[in-house]
Amino acid sequence: MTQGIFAADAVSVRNSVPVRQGKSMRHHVSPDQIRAKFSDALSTMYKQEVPLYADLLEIVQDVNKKVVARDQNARGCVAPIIDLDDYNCEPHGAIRLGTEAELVALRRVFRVMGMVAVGYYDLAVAGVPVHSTAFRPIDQASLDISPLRIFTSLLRLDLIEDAALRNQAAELLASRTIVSAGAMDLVALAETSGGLTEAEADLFVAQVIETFRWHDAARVTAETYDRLIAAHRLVADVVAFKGPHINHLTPRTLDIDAVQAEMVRRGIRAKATVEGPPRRKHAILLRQTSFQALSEGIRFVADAGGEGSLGAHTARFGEVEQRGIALTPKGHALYDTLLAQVRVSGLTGEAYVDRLETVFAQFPDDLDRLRKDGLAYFRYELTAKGELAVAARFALDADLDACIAEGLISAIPLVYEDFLPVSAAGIFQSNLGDAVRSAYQGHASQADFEHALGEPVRDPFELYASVEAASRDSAIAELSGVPA
Ligand code: OOG
Ligand code: NI
Repeated sequence: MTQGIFAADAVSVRNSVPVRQGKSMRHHVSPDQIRAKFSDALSTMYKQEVPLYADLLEIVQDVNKKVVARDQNARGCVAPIIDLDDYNCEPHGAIRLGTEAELVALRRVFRVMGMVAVGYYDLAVAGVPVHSTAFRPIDQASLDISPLRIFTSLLRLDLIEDAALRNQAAELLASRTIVSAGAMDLVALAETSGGLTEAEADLFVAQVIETFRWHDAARVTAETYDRLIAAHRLVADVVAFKGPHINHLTPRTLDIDAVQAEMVRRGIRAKATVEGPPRRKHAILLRQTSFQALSEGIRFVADAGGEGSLGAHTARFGEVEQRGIALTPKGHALYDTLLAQVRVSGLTGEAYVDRLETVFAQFPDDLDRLRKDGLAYFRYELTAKGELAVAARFALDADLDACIAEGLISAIPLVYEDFLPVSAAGIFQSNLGDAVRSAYQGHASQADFEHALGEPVRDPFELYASVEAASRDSAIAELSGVPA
């Protein structure tokens, strides 16, 4: 795996970093700062492009304010809220790419912003012809500065049955360039010199934002567009346009049910149900809802001799998320089993929510149980009592559970920072305005995706497990007076 100097986890200096190059001195801004700038620019652009999204943001911020005013240790809020303005920034968005070359270009672009591919999601099993990853910062300090992550899907052209259409789609994709030459020059500069200066970073953000912009001029005729739509709406969304327009942005909320209710109250066409686990005392994983994609006017390329006609395209929406505790593989397996039991019922609406709550009663909703049963990840810290014990040089038992029971170490749940394939499929489907489709048969794998990406994706479980292990080792070492 190629690990540039600015691999997200390799950068510990967060501000300007002077680097000597030849005779001149370059002052690099950190990848985290570049990502924060980019996140702001993306949000500003999306609010202009999709005004309903600005309304959603207002609803979310209002709900968050109320929850915090009511309860500082807000329900479903895993980590304490230190600064509501910081909390209110948008943590994720999504794009859909057409080719390996596009995926590689974006991988390099994201790396400049301290984002690496984490996780593999196969959506073909849910009838969506893509497989995906999420580009995101991986260490906590970086997530705290700017949590932006981009769920990035790669179209699987091999799943288009009509060979002529498949070839035409491949040609269309091969003939577009989604990242400007200027942006790629800056990527190359960052790769060779180890980062970007402030002025270069501003230029980089301005160039890269163009890749995410909406273009209402399609690259195809109305007739080709209709054929692409018939293959799958997502195929048209990727192939018919100049670039991979950002298709949604997602602020985080402390009470997703309140946001959903407010959307309905305001007459916003919200998704029928919230995806993910039910509402609980201790939120787990990720709950998501969205407003349905808007119909936006587009212009087609003229048919031979004819006029370019007008049409409408449905792809872009607004989403909300509420994040809970990260689960171990064992916890995930239990989540998957229970969710499958609910979904097989085919219920919808309130009946679905009732059933979800009933079935998930089997999932422990007690932090101690979640930890002792190995269902969730935690971070360990010395308590004030633990610090005192260290200062007094007590000889201590190094057993973690004993230390927790004695109030020397506290176990703090880790927030889930990734995505859920079943939820993602539900979000895709409700926004593509498509009937639920059955699974594609065509085989794809993480290995194929990684081949296209040009490097392996990080395993999310390993990331959480290593945070947990490191914090446990250092807490125990501190208490027992042995350096970790
Ligand atoms: C991505 C849908 C998945 C999520 O939050 O699960 C997603 C897309 O529609 O391109 O963003
Ligand atoms: Ni999303």
